[in-house]
Amino acid sequence: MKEEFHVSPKHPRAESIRIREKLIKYFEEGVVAKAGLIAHGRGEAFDYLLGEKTTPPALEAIKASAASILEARYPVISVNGNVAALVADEIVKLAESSGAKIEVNLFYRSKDREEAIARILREAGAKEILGVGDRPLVKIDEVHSERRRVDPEGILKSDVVLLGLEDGDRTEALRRMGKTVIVVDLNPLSRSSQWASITIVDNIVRAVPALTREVERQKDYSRELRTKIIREYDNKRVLSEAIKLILERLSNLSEKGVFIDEASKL
Ligand code: PTJ
Repeated sequence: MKEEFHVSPKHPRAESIRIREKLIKYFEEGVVAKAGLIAHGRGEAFDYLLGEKTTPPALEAIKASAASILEARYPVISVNGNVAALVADEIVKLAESSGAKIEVNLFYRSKDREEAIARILREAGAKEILGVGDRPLVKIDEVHSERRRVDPEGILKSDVVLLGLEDGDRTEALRRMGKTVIVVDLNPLSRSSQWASITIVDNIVRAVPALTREVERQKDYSRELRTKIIREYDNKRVLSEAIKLILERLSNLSEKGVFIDEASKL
C-alpha cells in the first residue's frame, strides 16, 4: 500500500503542496504523464507571478467562454491526465451544467492511461466518455502527435472545444479547422495561449468551477446578450492585460524589496 502524505493545513503553502501530492499520487496510478509533472511545475511558476488568484483578465475570458459554450451547437471538453487528476469532479459538473460532451484526448496516449482517466471521470459521475475504449477514432492530419486521434462524435464534430493544459500544435490545428478553442493556461506566452480564441490565464483548479458558475449565471441571459459578449471579446487585449499584470506585480515587489511581511517573520 502506498504511503499517504499529509501536509499540515497550517503550512503556509499547504494548498500548493496538496495539489502537488495529488499529481504525484495520480502519476503513480498511471493517470498523469511524466511530462505532466514538468508541465505542472511550469504552471506553478506562472501562478506565483500572477498572485495565485483569478485576475480580471481571466474573469473576462471566463465570461466569454461561458457565452461561447452556451451558444455552441456542439461543445466538447477535452480531458488529459493533469485535468483528470486536478478537476475531474468539476469537469463533470461543467459538462452537466452546459450540456458539453467529455472526450479523453492524450498527448502520451496508451490504453492503460485512457482507462485510468476514464475510471476517474466515471467515479466523478460522468455517464458518457468519448475517445476511449473501442470507440472508433479518426485522425486529423493537421495535428502531429497522438492527439490527432479524435472521436467523430466529440472533438471532430464540435464547434467549441475547451482544452486544459494543452500543447500549441493542437490548438493551432483546431483553430485552422474553424473551431472556437478555449484554452486554460497559466502561461500567457505559450503557443496554446497565443493560438486560442479565448485564453483563460488561470489555474485550472480555480478556472473550471468559476466557468461552471458563470455558465449557470448566463443561462438567464438573452441570446443577444451572450452574442454581444462573444463579439466584444478580444483575446489579444486580454492576453496583453495578463502579461501587464505580471509586469506590474513584479515591479511593485521589486520596489518593496521584500514581500513576506516583516512582522510575520517573528
Ligand atoms: O496527459 P497528456 O498525455 O495529454 O499530457 C499532458 C501534458 C501536460 C504533458 C501536455 O499537454 C504538455 O506537454 O503540455 P505543455 O506543453 O507542457 O503545456 C502545459 C501548459 O499548461 C503550460 O503552459 C503550463 O504553464 C500550463 N499549466 C500547468 N499547470 C497548470 C497550467 N495551466 C493551468 N492550470 C494548471 N494547473
